Amino acid sequence: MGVQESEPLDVERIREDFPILERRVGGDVESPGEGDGDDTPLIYLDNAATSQTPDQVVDVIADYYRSYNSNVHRGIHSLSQEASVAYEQAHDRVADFVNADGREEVVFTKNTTEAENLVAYAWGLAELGPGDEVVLTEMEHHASLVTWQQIGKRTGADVKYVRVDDEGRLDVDHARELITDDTEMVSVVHVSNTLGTINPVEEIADVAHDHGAYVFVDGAQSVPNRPVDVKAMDADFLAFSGHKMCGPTGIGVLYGKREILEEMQPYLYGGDMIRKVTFEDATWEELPWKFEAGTPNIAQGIALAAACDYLDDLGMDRVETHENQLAAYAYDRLTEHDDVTVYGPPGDERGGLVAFNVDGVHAHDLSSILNDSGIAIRAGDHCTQPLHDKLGTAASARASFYVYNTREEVDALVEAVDEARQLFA
Ligand code: C6P
Repeated sequence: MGVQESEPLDVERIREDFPILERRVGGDVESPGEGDGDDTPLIYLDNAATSQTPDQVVDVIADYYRSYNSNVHRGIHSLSQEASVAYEQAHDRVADFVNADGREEVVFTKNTTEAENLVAYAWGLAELGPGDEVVLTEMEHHASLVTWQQIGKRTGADVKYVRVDDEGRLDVDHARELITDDTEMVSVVHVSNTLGTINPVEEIADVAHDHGAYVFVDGAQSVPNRPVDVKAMDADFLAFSGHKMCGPTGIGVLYGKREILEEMQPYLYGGDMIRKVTFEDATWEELPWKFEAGTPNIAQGIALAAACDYLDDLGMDRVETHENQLAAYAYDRLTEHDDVTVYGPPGDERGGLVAFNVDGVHAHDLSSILNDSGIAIRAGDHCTQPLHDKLGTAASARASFYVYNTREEVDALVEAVDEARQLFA
């Protein structure tokens, strides 16, 4: 199944795996999927919010419900055994995708947000107190920023923010100043969902470890889009979401180094995570099940493994190159006009997304006009309100790219932005 890493992605072929891309949009929103004749072809550029799901992954979900739908770890009947094996093996597959040391290091959660909360509650509440510090960056997503902020309030730990410079890069010298022996946790977004900045997480991990702190890497916008290796970056924790990487919604991942997860207490209590319960006390299942209380998202977990297969078959190096090229092209085309502000570093230094504003056109109006041309982008604060405050704007428009997007779609985006500009002139 191997691919030549130097070969570009065969986008036309890939698009055949995603029938949704043949849709027309703009019809009656009460009847999703049914055009009303007055609609336009879809150009989907909202992949950083949620990517589309290929047939190969949809088929795995359908097969689960058609053939072996059953609860895991609870029955000795055949269906339950089949579901349990597939669900457990899915952890191995995901571990392999990010080069973790096996299923013990891979906890399935609902999404990145839940993975952040798991560590904040299970580790943060137990370990942090007055005098301790948590270091974040100014470009954190609310999933990490709000979570650690609240844990700081509850424990008395201080939360500090590494500066983002005027070009949208992380000020690594400032990180070196902020991270001290009082720092217990450094939580850093790998690729910013607003600036597209790719942060030097390996370097930040080195600094944190020199001071005895843990590093939590928010991989929501990196694991779907580039090769990510937990060992190479020496992350103590890594979080990501299935729905941004060709997988279904409702499934996310917390990677944690085994020795740290062993030490942590559970986050949720209940069935499936215990070993022995008496009226007085309980003991916990082995990893990762200790952190997966209750009936999990079984089909979604199994389908996430299929998404990993799909992406690995494409080749993550090629996925990264394709997205970077589209983002650089979009950056160049959008900045041809002086009235466009693109946030973040230059085109060749960013992940596969471009957030921008056009003078005199509110991002929401822009998004709505683009929607009339069938173009789906995101407008708003992208769950980075403090960063938007710093950028001096309440909202931005954002186009984000994935394996099935083309340069022609970027051209269509730029043309539609031109039309919006003329409407508001
Ligand atoms: N960003 C967007 O940018 P969830 O919703 O839990 O699957 O992912 C949260 C999350 C955490 N970190 C980063 C860097 C993210 O980009 C996201 C999700 C989406 O459109 C929704 S705000």
